[in-house]
Amino acid sequence: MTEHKKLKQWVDEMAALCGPDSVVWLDGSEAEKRRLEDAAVAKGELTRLNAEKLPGCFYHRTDPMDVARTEDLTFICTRKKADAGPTNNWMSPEDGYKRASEYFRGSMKGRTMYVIPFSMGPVGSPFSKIGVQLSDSLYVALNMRIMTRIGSRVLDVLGKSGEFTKCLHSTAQLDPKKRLILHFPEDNAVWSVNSGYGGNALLGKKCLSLRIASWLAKNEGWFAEHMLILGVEDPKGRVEYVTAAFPSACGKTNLAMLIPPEGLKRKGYKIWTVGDDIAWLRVGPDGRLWAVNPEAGFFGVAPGTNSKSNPNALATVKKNTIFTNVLLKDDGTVWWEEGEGKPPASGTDWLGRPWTPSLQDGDGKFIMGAHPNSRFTAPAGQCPSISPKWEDPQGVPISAIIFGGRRAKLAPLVVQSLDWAHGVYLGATVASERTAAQYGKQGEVRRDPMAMLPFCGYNMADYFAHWLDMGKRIPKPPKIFHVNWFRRGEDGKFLWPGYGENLRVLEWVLARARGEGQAVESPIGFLPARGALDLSGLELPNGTMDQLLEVRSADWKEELADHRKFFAKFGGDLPKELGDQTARLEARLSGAVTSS
Ligand code: OXD
Ligand code: MN
Repeated sequence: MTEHKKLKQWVDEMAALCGPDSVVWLDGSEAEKRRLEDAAVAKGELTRLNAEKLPGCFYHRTDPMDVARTEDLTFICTRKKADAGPTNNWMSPEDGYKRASEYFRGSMKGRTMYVIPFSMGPVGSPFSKIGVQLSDSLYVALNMRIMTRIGSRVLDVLGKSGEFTKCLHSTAQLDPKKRLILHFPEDNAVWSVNSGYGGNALLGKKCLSLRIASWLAKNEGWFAEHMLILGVEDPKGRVEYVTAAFPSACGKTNLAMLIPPEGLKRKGYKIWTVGDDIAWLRVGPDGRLWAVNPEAGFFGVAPGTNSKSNPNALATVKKNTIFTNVLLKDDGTVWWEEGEGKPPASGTDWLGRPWTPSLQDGDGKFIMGAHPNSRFTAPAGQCPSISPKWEDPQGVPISAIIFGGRRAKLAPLVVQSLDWAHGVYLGATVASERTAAQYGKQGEVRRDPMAMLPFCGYNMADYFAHWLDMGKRIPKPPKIFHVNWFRRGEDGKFLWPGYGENLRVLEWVLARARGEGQAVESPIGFLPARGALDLSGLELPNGTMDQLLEVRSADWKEELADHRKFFAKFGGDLPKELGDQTARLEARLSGAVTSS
């Protein structure tokens, strides 16, 4: 087990609170994995899938009221309310511990408490962070085994007195009214109760690697970001890396696993996936920014994943994968909407009901077999495009940081910031439209700075200040860009084909980062000059590029007003530089100056 007194004491205290029948420390071995799987199957938590077609794969259904992250029940519990800032829910640590203790008390009666030591980042790397999650869920234990590195080797690194994040989790009664996802950054602790859903329950992911880590990063001088990491290898074998932050459901996993389109194949590019969701970035000894993916797996959205959108993801989930809330086919395989092949003639839907493709609800709408937020949990090492450097403790050097959102109008296909501070402004004003399927009112714009709105563990005004400050601390900073794959024409159709074709944009981004590539200056930043994007083999109707890159001053003035409205939330805490950026953009839009 462990010689770590504080860890043992904490486990004892939490066991006394939750009252499990037994406490089992996970060692991370293969034999243990099989035992946990057998136990989960026996309890009905997992169903074994077709061993020939999907070897080592399992199926899980969540409670119907527990299918997504619950931002309204997610709190930052700091002593001072101001430290959580205006964009987070806040609770005092006293209230948090008191309220959650009531829900945890006796919640594991009749159950086993699993002690899951885990490392975010390669085990033993000086940049990794260790957590220990206590959980009464076999599903969580098996998912943690894929998404992080778990077991005795982590305890070995922790030694007798190492620092760890205390992560307490119980599914309790899965009661949505008693659900709480609490973060105590000052205590390096996370408490999550009454949910078994990934983002709420796999505490290494959003809770530790983003909310707690962003707090640590601010204090320790690095970044914990909601970003994919990918490498682009050119025919000469040079590999350059970018990170990209897009709000949830904007295609990070697809971009991270991109396959070069036919038209660009002749150039011999290859894409290497380093991570699809989270990046930890530090200044390296060479003065560049280096990125590590702290995770060990992908927790991807299934619907929409197909051989056009993401063939590499499909190949990744062929074995050793846990599928959650997808459609279960009669042959023990799985399917989801906008997936591969035709819908099966019959199956069992995510709610466990018999399903056929023609099934409709009372309003005549087709009933989905898979939940829109159904997921796959798969080991990153199985991805055909996984980078040979994905577990390198130093990470990979970053040439460009890309922000983006889903905007039907306004934002051009790609724009480069004028400098670092302007890049921070591009990140701070990221917004995305809610899509009908996912969020409710279609077209409504939600500001999601750096795609971190739900994940920043402290006051976002201080987070912006940290970004601005880091610019001064990185001797050779990456260049910053903003992309929008989702601009639509007058007819409402997407103007840009997306998917693999996005490599054409990455090519320009990397050229610019190198100081090459042609650009023209606009009020909102540098746009690709005519002909600077390689469009060969892509048959875009005449005028499409002009529409994709159009910057309409009147629209941008409206947008600017919205930036200011959003920034006003932060009152006097907003760094002055961001206010100055709005003034400079206004001046540039009015033609008073061309740039700063
Ligand atoms: C995720 C998310 O699950 O961002 O990665 O919601
Ligand atoms: Mn995410």
